[in-house]
Amino acid sequence: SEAAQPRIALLGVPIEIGASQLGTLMGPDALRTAGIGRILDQLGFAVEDHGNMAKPGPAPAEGPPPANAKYYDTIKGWIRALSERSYALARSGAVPIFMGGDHSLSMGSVNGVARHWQEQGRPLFVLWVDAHADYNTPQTTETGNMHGMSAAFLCGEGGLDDLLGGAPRASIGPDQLDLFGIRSIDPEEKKLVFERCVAIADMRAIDEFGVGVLIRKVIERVRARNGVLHVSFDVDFLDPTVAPGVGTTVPGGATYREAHLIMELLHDSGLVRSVDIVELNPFLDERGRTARVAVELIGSLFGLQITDRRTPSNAVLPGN
Ligand code: HAR
Ligand code: MN
Ligand code: MN
Ligand code: MN
Repeated sequence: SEAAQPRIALLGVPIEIGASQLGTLMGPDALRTAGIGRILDQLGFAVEDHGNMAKPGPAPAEGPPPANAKYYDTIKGWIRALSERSYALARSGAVPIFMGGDHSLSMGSVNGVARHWQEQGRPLFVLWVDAHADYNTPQTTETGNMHGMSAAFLCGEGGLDDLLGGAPRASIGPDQLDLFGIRSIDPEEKKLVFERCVAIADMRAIDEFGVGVLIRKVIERVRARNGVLHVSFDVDFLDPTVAPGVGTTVPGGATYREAHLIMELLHDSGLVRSVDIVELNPFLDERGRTARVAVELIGSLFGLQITDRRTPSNAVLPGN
């Protein structure tokens, strides 16, 4: 009953030094072990696994790196390489899923897809599903960790200006970003987010209105401008009881069902053209739980319905 399914391109981006804790470099392989390829294959997609990007060699020295941006030169190498890969994958007509890796990778993944959609004349909207706003600059950060700066960089904030060198920087406007699930923000970061009038659905709004109402608002805004949507999913959006395998847990996160409903509604919208799944840290996980939840959520984002889910094998069946 459905039109031909698009191709899905998996790309592992094992960056870990944008975060304060090591271990996200194992994220892509944990997602594979948890069955990200299999679930998409079963949903009828043609899945291409492009493997993991190789760690780029040392980037050429181009003057002193900005202060308060840790490992700037190494991350610069990653982002330049990833931005090109992302652009090429989006151009190929596939739906890319960027498997992190810490959230600094979005500076490259989103830049690449934004460049492609700019050429198509479709504005790119970015749904940032995260406990954190990631809207710091080298001027506002308290830690210098670059995974806390990616959304601000993508919205054109200054301070990391030569990160892409001569390559195109396809910034989105702050009015094309939705911060969703936020419950941890630094004081200077908050000022900047408010000055730029970035749309925020924080956890209090989620408690009050529910994710159904709030995600429909996001979808309507994209539709109204004939845009397409990139979903940047930081697994620390989930409550730590659901997703312990992250380095920066914040209490009071989303439940399993809230997260699935978001994904189900996004699938139904038909607007999602690319995805990041970031901050999974298998070193901190409990028996693969977080990786499994992440894969189930990807299933819902790509069309698995609640009524497609099988009876778990541990169910007590009549007569047993
Ligand atoms: N706001 C803090 C900082 O900038 C924490 C950022 C943590 N970021 C992530 N990704 N885990 O969302 O350092
Ligand atoms: Mn994040
Ligand atoms: Mn986060
Ligand atoms: Mn479908």
